[in-house]
Amino acid sequence: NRRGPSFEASHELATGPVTSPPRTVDGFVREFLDQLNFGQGVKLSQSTINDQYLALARTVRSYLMASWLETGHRRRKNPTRIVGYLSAEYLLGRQLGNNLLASDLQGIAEQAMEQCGIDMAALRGQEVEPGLGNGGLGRLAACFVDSLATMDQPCIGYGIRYEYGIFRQTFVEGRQVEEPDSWLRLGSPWEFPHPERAVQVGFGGHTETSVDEDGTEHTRWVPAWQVRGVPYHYMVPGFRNGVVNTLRLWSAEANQAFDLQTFNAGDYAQASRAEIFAENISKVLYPDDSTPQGKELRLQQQYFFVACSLRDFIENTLPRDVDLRELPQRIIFQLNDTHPVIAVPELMRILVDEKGFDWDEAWDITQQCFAYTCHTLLPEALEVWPVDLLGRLLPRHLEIIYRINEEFLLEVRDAFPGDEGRVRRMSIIAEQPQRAVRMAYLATVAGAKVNGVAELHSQLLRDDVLPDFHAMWPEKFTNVTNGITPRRFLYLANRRLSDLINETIGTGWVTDLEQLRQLEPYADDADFRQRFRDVKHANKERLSKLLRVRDGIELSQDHLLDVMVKRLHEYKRQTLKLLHVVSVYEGVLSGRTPIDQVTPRTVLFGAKAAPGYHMAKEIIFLINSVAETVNTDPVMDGRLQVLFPANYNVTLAEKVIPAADLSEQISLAGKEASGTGNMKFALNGALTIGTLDGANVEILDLVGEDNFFLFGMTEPEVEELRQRGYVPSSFYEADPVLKATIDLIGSGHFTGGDRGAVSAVLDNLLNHDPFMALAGFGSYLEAQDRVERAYADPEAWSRSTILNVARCGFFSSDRSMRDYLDRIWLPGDA
Ligand code: B1H
Repeated sequence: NRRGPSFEASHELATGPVTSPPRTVDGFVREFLDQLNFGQGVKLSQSTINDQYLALARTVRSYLMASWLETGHRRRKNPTRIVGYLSAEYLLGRQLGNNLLASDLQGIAEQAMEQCGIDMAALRGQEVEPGLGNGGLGRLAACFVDSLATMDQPCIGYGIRYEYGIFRQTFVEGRQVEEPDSWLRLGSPWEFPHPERAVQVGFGGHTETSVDEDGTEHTRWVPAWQVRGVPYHYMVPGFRNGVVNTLRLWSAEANQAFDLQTFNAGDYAQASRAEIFAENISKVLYPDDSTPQGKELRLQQQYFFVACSLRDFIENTLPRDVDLRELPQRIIFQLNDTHPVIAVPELMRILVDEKGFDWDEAWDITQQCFAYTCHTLLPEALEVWPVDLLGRLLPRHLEIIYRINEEFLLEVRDAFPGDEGRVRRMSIIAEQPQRAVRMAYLATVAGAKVNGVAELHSQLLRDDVLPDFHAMWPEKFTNVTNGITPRRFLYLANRRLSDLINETIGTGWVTDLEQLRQLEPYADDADFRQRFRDVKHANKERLSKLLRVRDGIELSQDHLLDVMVKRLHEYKRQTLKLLHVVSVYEGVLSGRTPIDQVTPRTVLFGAKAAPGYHMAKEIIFLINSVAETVNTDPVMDGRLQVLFPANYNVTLAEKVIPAADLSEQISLAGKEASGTGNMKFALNGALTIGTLDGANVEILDLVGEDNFFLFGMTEPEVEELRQRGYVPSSFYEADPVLKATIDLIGSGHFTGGDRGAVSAVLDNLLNHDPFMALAGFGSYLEAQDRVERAYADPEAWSRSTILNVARCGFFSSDRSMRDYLDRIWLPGDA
């Protein structure tokens, strides 16, 4: 039953366009008070800040509603190929500010709140961001759906409505402690639950095969248990274009909340078992960045949301009369990394088992309906699922994967006769160390296209990770360099800078970021440079106020603000940044550096560590230990401050990035697939100190060597050093500054004399150093010297920062979406 009865009565009210409240201050106030009175059930005089926030959110929502309904209507009338973005993560950030900006209601809303005697800033502060992602990958998905709406491209974002998002980080005695992120606790005004559109998802059980009259085999999956997937819809408004797309996130529920007999017999825990079991599926986001844990629940999550999404699209979104052979003309499912790749056998199962297609035809359709984006190069991050687990949870899918593999390997043998080594290398099923499905291979075989997320990354993907696949299908491989939405990360986060830009070149840049090029000549305008510096200064002041309240931290206004914010990972090399900090301190302590030669600098870290990532947590402890010592040692005269506000998230990023002077992008070359923070900083007028890694390469290319502090080995140099045999301790022995720096840490100076407290990090550095921090130390310090010399000349520095802003228009996620459309989603459609 795909459709309910038509509710659309013939009269005007039911069929005419939905009208928005009047776009006036009075109209806004009226709608707001209605929401407060009739939605929240309180009077203004009795309302709490949370009541007011919820009413304000619902008011903004009601202004967007007409556009949402109209967009849906338009899309149904004019069917084209739509993008089904399949992502296990969406790191959305706060919605209120974004939706006010998109609907152009900020001014009206502010006046309306003032009329009601309400402090709008307090309401903004009330919103808990939906942290439904870990880091760059989830934030990228959020930027992409924003861009598609702004470009009026049909897209449904599919994902999981985790009840708990990424954990809230606190520090207890310098160590990370994780707390659950109960983002739904105070109500969630941006979501629309649709229980009536729930779908069933099966798990476990067995398969049955029967043979019909003409001898064809039919296989049917008989699952052992089922859960219900309930969709929650979120508005994705385009920037002031009347378009609102949909994000559809699935929540798992039990079909039967509890067993009434058992409940009545008094065994409450047992009675609710099924409910708990089902709800666990969408309970919590896995807090792993880059290193997936082979957890059964994680596979359940992955299958759950793609099964819901495919079912939803095929049965509820696609018009009934569309022949499924036309599916590729109606949808392209973009696989955001391997997390949704189980969608491939799921579509095959639907087509073959449920819709009666023969295998070859189903495979032909499937191969046109998927494309795969890879986001990593780290071998440990390439997902594999042991076949015994997969076979237990999804027996039919495992059969289908085996068949896909069989036919694929025939193709390999055809293309490369006699090359059994190649066949073994390319098999979707790994035999060692245990039989397991290589999800990246499955995605590559099934996908019409495979892309990396920056030029260097795509090249390494072709040459190092999937070379055999590239040899077989060179035309499958492409690159789309990541991007960021200029709405959230420039307009919203940096109002002062956007005002200055608007005044100078107009507002076209908001949806056409290359227009920032027009700022280039202003780099030579002393007055403009001064205003640019004033903006930066005001942003630092704003950050300083926030950190005082949020963390009780003092930020010095006149310091160079040196920022490293990203997930904590060894390959990103927070330890290298820390070694630099300690070397500056050690220089003063030992008398090598006169204190008045130290550039006043604040180093700000923000980073969460995966809870199970021991080394990352030790590094957090070390950063906090160094901060405590350095910040309070009078010998530094306050010239070096290390700040580490806990719980870095999108909300904090929006305040930190616009205030930064220096952007730390110092991963070992060949490890960071792209990075997107690097783009956000450059676009907000920070200069980058960075390696030739990920999208840094392209930033450097665009802004020019004079406006970027480049250091370190290239990726081939890294490989060469590894081939030669990398011995970290030899760098320690050879560089007296490095030696003194490490020895100071090793002496227990930062840990109250406790040498053991830092030994895990130091032993690892000296004896393994898998990401070559010690090898990078010398050139990094040399680059930091260049930074300080450049910073000493404010005019030249400002000139560089302006050129960074002017030349980074390429990194708009609008451009990324254009590239996906041209290269992957609608090629030949120009
Ligand atoms: C990126 C991940 C990731 N790459 C597994 N891979 C995860 C892998 O929970 N998991 O299992 C979670 C995340 N995330 C990042 O993607 C890259 O490291 C960045 O360099 C890149 O900019 C970003 C977006 O492409």
